[in-house]
Amino acid sequence: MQKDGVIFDLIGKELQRQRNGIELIASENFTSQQVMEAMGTCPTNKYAEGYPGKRYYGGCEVVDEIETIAIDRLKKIFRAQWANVQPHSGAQANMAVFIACLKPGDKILGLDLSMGGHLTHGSPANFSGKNYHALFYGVKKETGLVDYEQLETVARTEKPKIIICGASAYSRDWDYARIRAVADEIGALVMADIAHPAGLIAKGLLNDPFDHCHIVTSTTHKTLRGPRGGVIMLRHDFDNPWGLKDPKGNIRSMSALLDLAVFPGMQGGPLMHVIAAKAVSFEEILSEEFTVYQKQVQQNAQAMAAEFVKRGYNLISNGTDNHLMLIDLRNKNISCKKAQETLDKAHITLNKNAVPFDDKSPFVTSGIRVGVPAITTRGMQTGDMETVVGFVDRVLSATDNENEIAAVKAEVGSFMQSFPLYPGL
Ligand code: DSN
Repeated sequence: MQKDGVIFDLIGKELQRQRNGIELIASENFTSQQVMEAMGTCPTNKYAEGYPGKRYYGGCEVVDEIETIAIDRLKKIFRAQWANVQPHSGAQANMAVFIACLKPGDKILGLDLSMGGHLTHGSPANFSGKNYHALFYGVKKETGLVDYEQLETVARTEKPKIIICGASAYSRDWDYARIRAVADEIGALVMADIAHPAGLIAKGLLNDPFDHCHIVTSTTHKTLRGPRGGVIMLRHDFDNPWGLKDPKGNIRSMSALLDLAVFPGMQGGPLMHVIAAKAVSFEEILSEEFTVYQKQVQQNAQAMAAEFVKRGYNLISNGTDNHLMLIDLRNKNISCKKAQETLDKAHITLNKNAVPFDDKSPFVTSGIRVGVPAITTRGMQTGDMETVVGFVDRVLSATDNENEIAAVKAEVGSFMQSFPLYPGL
């Protein structure tokens, strides 16, 4: 078969785009080369419905070993008693939790998408809002911090079956103990979706959700720097609280219900090449090098936030505890859609993002979300944050000045030469 020149040329162009630009999308990162190599391997050919030792097809003895190693490594990272590494994404992980714990129409309580939450936490546009009765809490207008009083009031009044904590655009740590306390009052489960800050949590740099949340889900590709995918974990397995039954009518433990929800409840064959890559990334996460990386992520985020504040930018909650920040651009009088598009022209990538109490549509928005996991993987240190913010500021101060945008693009290109990406490719 002839090599597909069209697609491989485009893959080459994408590599150049990634190499030349400053990547500030908070949910993106650069995997190691061995993680990418594992993804492009022959387990992609294998069907393996089921779980290690209990598959529906023959020939699974090798992929059984791969999946078992992935599970064991993930459990070690988070001191978890049980883990499922098969969800194709974070959305699938969350869907599996709802399938395991809820009936259609049951109430769920999550952070409103417009306040930094995630689509799968009850948005009306998503399965979570269509199949379940979604209720929301927000953040406080004055502080930008989660409004725990509102969460508690809604929880006590509405008695949701699950309270979800976690966000896509929230820069502060969570009070998991407080959420668990109200959940215990009303007999709800707490699910933490740690897709964004998982790497920082893995290294003890943020509060530990496992101490208080019954179920924890995550993606593997954000701060965890693995392949794209999802996982579900339990620090302690437990008897399901509502006598939920498996399809055969047996009452099962939560781990058994979650396994059944992933397969056959929601997915068919697992992506064994991705599970192999997850296993490789989990071993990397266990290393001391990854601890150093996560500490640098947190320090870079704080240095970047301080630099934005110094230049007159309004940060929601005035700063960050984790890897990202949300910036309200209304005082800069710039359309955020235009901000994103103009920064793109200068090879600086980030996303426009709604800010709490936004008066603009989600297609325009009043804010931008900025994250440092990817540039930290490139090797940037706190001293580099001034340079990066300087580039962003120059573009945002001259969105109609093509000469200035071209000048920044050239400077970004030469700056990024100091931070090689995949030199072996
Ligand atoms: N798309 C992810 C993010 O950017 O946060 C969430 O799914």
